Amino acid sequence: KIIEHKIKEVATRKEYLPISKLEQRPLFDIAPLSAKAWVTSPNRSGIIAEFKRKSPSKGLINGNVKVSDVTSAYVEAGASAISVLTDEEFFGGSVDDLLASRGVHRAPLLRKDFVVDEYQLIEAKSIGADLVLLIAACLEPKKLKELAMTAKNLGLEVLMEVHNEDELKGHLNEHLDLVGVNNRNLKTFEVSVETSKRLSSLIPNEFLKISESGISDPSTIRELKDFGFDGFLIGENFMKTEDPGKACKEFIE
Ligand code: IGP
Repeated sequence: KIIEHKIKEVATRKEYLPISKLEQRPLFDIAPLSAKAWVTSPNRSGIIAEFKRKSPSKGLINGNVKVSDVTSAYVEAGASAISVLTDEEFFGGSVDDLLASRGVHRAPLLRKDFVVDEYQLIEAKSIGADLVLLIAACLEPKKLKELAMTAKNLGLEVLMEVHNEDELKGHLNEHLDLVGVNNRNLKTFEVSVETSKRLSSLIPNEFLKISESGISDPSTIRELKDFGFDGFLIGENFMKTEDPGKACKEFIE
């Protein structure tokens, strides 16, 4: 359902703002930052901190905070990268949110959206994103690989998200940089970090391992590190508080 909506949305965007216009934006040519380097840096936490106003599973999470305040505080707190939802319909985000975030910090920035078309990759580059998410559950292996290749050619890094063994085995390819295990079951919305633990040994060592969703305790991070995880994507645990930046800081300390 999200994908159907996304395909229509992209068609409209393309008409309104053609690729040739995106390529003229000044941010299109800026040198990208490496999330791989930042996630593994001994000076950073490995946490990819997310700005998410609402979600299909939780409804409204936080409608009172400014994206620039929150993401600059995340970076200040020691986050290794920032994730900004750019989907409007289901997550209440926007391309402008990512642009606003890009304006206030210099940490790698993930465009979090449902990528179905290369247009969205060029758009991501044109608004200053450094890496993009490709969701195995939403894309045929061949399509995912093509999109990953296009992203790499644009200078973007690629995070592929999987939920289970089959998605992982079917979609792995040499154009990925990071592989994320989403602990949230897309059908039931249940979260369990056991999913990350189960899949960890199946992710080849050439990719960074990221555990996504449902992380709310620093002790979980320590456990996941023992399973070989390098990065940890955290949204709601920070966003549900009045001051997400402060929550991130206290989590890291
Ligand atoms: C963050 P959480 O449980 O900490 O808020 O999860 C992130 O993993 C989650 O927002 C997410 C997501 C996605 C959102 C993971 N994959 C794909 C939208 C699309």
